[in-house]
Amino acid sequence: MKHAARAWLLVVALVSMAHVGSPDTFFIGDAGPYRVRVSVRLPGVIPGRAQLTVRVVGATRPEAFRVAIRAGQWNVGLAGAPPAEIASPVPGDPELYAAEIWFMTATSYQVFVTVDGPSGQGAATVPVLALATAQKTMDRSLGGLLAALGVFLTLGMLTIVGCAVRESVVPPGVAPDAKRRRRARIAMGLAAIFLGLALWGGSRWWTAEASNYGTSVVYRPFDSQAAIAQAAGRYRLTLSIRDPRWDGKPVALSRYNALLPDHGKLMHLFMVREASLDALAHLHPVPRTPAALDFDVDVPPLPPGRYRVFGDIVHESGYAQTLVSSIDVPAPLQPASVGDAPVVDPDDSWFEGAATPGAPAAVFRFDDGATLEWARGERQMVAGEERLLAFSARDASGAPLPVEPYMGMSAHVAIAHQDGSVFAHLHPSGSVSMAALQRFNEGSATAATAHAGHTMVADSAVSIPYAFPKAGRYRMWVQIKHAGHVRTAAFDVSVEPSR
Ligand SMILES: [Cu+2]
Repeated sequence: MKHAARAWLLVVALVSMAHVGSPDTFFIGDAGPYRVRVSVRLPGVIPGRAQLTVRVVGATRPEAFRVAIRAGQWNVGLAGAPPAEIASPVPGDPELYAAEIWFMTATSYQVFVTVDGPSGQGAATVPVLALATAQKTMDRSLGGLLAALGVFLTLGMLTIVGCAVRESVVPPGVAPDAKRRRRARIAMGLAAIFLGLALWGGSRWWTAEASNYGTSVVYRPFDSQAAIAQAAGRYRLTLSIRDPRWDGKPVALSRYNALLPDHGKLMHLFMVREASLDALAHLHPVPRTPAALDFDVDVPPLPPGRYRVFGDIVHESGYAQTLVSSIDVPAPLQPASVGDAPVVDPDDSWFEGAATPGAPAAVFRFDDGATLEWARGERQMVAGEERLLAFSARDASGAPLPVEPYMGMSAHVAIAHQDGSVFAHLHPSGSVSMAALQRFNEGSATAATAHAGHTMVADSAVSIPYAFPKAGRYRMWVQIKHAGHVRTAAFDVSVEPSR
C-alpha cells in the first residue's frame, strides 16, 4: 500500500501540471457576435511555438472572416504583446482557423482573439498558462559531433598559438632555435590553461542554465502534504503548502502573487478514491491564516481508503496550480462519539457509487429517477482529439430538467485517469480558470464573455470542449444543481491511443 502510494506520487511528480497531466487550454465563449472555440496546444518547452486553433461556430465562408491573435503576459497585456498573428483558414473546415504563437516565458498569458466578419468585430480574452512540461535532452549523436568539433577547435587553437610563437618571425627555410621552441611550449601551456578555464566556465554556465530550467521553468506545483486529524468527533483534512516559492508573503509582480478566489473560494479541493475511483468529494478548504499556508476542511462521510487529493488554486496573475497529495481516510467515526457537527460549506459535495459505462448515449440515473445523458456519439474517444462533451439533464418523466448555477456555472466536470496521471476540472467555458477569465475581462470591452461563463442562465444542456491527453481508462463526474441540491453523475470513459 505504502509503496503503491509512493509510486503514484512519483508518477504524479513526473507528469504534474495544472490541471494534472492536462496542460493544454480549451475555451468556448463569445467574441462579440461570434461563438468561438479556442484550443491552445503547448509545445512542451518554453520558449516555444504553441499551436492555436479558433473555430468560429457557424462560419460557412472562410474568406468572410479575419481572425487575429495576440498573446500578452498577464502583467503587461496588450501593451507588451507582439503584433497580431493572423490565423489562416484550415482547408476542408470552413469554421476553423489556425495560427502558431510564441510563448517566450513560462507564465500566465492573456490571449486576445479578434474576429472580424459580416456581423462586425468581436474579441475574446482567453487565459492561457504557457507551461513548460518537458526538458529536452541532447541527442547522443549530436552531442558526440559537437564534442569532436570542440576537441578539434581546441587542438587547432593550441597548434596556432604554438606555431605563431615558434615560427612567425623566423625567415622561411630557417629552423627555429631551442629558445623559440621553449617559448612556444610555454605559450601552448598557458593557452591550454586559458582554454581549459573557458571550457570549464562554459560547462558551468550550461549546467546552471539547464538546472534553472528544470527547477524554475518546468512546471511543478507547490509542494504540499495532506494530513487527517480527529477533532471533536469528526475528521479534519489539512492541506499544507511547504514550498520555498510560497512563504505567505506574496509579491505582487510575481506570477506566484496573492491567491485569487474562484467563485468566493480560495481553494477547490477534490478527493478521489484510489484506484477504484468510486468516491469523489469536491470541497472548499479555508486557509487557517491570511498567509494561506495550511488549508482546513472537514471530511464528509466518505468510505475509508486511500484518496488522491487535488487542490486547485489560482494566483492573481491568473497562474493556476493543482496541488497534488494523497491521504488515508480512516473508517467512519462511531455515531456515539459526540462532538460538533462537521462544518459544511453549502457548496461542498461528495459522491459514492458506480459509473455508467461509456456508450454512444450513456445515461446516468439519479436516485429520484432524473437522468443525465452524456451524448458521446458513435465515435470512440481518441487521445489528443478535441471533442465537445455534451450533457443533458432530464427529470423522471423525461422532460428537460432546468439546472441552477452551482458556484456560478451550470456544470462542473472532474476528469481523472485511473492511474492518477491526469486530473482536470472543466466548466462550460472549457478548461480555463474561471477566476483568471473573470479577472482578465474586468473593465474590458469583452466583460460580457466573463459573465456568459460565470453566471450561466439556467439550462438543461451543456457542451464543454476538451481533449483527453492520453489513452486509457478515465472516470468523469458531472455535477449539476437542481432545486438547491447538487447532483453528481459518473461516467466511465475509455480513450484510445491516437493513430
Ligand atoms: Cu469547487
